[in-house]
Amino acid sequence: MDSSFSSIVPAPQDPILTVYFASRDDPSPVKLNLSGGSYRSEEGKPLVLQAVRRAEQQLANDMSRDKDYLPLDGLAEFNKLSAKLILGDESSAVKENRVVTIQCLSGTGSLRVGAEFLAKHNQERVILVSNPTWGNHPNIFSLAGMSVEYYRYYDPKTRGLDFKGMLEDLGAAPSGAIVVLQACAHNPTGVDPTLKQWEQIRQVVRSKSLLPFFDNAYQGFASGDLESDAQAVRMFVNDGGECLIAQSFAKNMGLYGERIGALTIVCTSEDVARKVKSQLLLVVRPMYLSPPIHGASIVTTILKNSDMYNDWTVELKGMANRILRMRKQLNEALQARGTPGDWSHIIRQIGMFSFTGLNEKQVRFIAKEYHIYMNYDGRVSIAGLSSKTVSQLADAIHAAVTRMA
Ligand code: KET
Repeated sequence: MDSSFSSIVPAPQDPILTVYFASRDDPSPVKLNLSGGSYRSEEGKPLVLQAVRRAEQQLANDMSRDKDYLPLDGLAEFNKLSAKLILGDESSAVKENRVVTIQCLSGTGSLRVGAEFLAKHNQERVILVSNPTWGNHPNIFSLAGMSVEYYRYYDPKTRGLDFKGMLEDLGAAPSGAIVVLQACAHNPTGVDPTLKQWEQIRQVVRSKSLLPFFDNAYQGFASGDLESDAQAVRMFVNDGGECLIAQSFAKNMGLYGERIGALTIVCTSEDVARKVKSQLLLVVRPMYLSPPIHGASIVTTILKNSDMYNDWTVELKGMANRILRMRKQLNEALQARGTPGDWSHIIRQIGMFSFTGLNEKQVRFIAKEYHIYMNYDGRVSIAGLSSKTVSQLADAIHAAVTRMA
């Protein structure tokens, strides 16, 4: 039978998914997938936080709850508490009612709704992302009809920040352009500006009238502390200017599959905020009508109950600390093997990932010979390692570096 789709060509595969499928199809009992950004326990298993379990039990026992539609902008209490989490208890922007927050489908959905809104309402089409950045950023913004450009960010020589290049590129951007900034724990490089550098970035962004769009997918995962990881964003909000924030609870509450996050737009006045909100609702309705209820209920329960909130912060700190231990152990294991090169970036970099500096040939070698899967750009999820698997990875890196130089 004729197919309406016979002229379709296969789509190029997303690099993260390509690695995922290769790992899935590898029958080896020792295979280890370190490609995706999701946290694993010391036992190598996905982790459901105790605070989440408690919240879910409380919700299940509450017979007054129903499954009716949420409003287009989601659960009102969730929105309020999410904004507070990133902006702080004392945010004057919140007090002045010039902050709009709507519940979205995790970080990706928040970026997507923000992108659609900007494509319709921001005059300048150019949006700048860091080079490199999370692979989905260019797709999200170009699909919305924006023109994606890159600013220098990572310096492969120092395996650190190309700060001068970054400031130059932001300084040369067209006035009114949007600039995507990762709030902390930069993906894929693990390289964050210092607070002093953030202040200089802020000055360039504001003096060039660029509109900052923060991707806040890892609050708490960089330092282990929710407040510290919010500092860069708050610096921009406290100057009274505008910004957008895409927030995710996938990583910091381990709610990956619940698809729960929020888009916040900080405006200059209550009047602007009201108009912005009405336009955001117009973006949401034809896309998915209204967001799902369960994840929002879990987050709200935890954020408003001081006991559960405290449990959560302890567990979050525990996850961040375990990642730091894995970094240290991997660095030590490479030193013990005398692996050629300087591997100190593994402990300098921050967040879930390490940008190892391994090239694609070495990454493919490691997958074939050691059944360890990482991204072709050399990004490895440190959050997926455990004390047991560190030596397996160190052996693999050592072999790749000495034999595939
Ligand atoms: N922003 C960044 C920077 C990011 O790394 C991710 C996910 C997201 C947003 C979206 O997460 P969400 O679950 O929609 O809240 N990154 C991991 C997942 C993936 O790409 O498949 C990753 O880089 O592995």
